[in-house]
Amino acid sequence: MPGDRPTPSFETVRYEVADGVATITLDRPEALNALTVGLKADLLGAFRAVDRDLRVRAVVLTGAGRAFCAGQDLKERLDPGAAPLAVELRERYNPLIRQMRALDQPIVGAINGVAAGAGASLAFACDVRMAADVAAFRLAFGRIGLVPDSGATWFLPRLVGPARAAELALLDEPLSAAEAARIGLVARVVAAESLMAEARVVALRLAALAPVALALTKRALERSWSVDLDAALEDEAWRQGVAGATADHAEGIAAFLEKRQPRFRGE
Ligand code: LHQ
Repeated sequence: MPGDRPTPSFETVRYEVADGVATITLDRPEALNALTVGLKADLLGAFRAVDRDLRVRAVVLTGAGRAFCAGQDLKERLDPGAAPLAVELRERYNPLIRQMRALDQPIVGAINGVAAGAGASLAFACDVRMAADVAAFRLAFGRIGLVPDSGATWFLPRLVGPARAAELALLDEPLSAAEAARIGLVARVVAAESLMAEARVVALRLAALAPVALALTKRALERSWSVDLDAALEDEAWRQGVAGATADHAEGIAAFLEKRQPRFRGE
């Protein structure tokens, strides 16, 4: 198939592609997948690989072992050669969050366990979140005298509203998976043992949809936060013009009329 590339491999991230779905697994379970310089580079590499791989129509992001991600590796911060925090954010975390949000493909966060600090931010940057019943969110920044980062202050008010966002960010109380579902932060809570299967079902559904329309929808939802209704209406009209000109739109109508499943090709 044109666009096929060898599947890349990384030291601290597992990257697997099957049936149009890339599964990216943070793979430092012994440290609850805490983010080292190497893990951040691998994760950025994995998301860049998604960006370049035409086979990939949806992504699942999860963690190996009992945690999703415990945030910045705090032991690494003790190294006298560690970059200053602002530099670490500008050079490593922010590019990662930007790359996640810039992807055309939707990301399903399969939150298998605790998501703390920048690990919670990674979860917030996904398009859809599903959580294992044993998972929990914990901002954790305040407890070590830091400010929520890696997009947490931007995503959280948009995902759960300003009041809950302030409470979570300032009080730093753990949020259970059940409570996260109740306030709309996660779409669904499932038994830990079926999380990956359920996340894969959602990712496969996304992978079967029209890729151009999905990418345009992702951008429209994000843009809506920073524009007024008038601009949003115009933005929708422009995007619909683009989506309406795709072969996939014609295929969608043909499939509807012929009472069959559409075969979208991203064209
Ligand atoms: C860890 C970590 C960890 C290293 C567990 N690092 N080893 C950005 C810019 C630059 C710098 C600063 O930060 C940021 C953004 C951030 O992410 S700030 C927030 C950083 N993260 C945290 O403060 C969370 C720290 N971890 C915890 O609070 C707990 O470990 C949680 C609540 C995540 C889980 O608790 P438990 O289930 O009780 O597990 P545990 O604490 O026993 O951890 C298991 C092991 O994992 C343990 O290692 P050990 O060798 O003792 O068995 C921990 O040391 C290690 N680990 N988090 N972030």
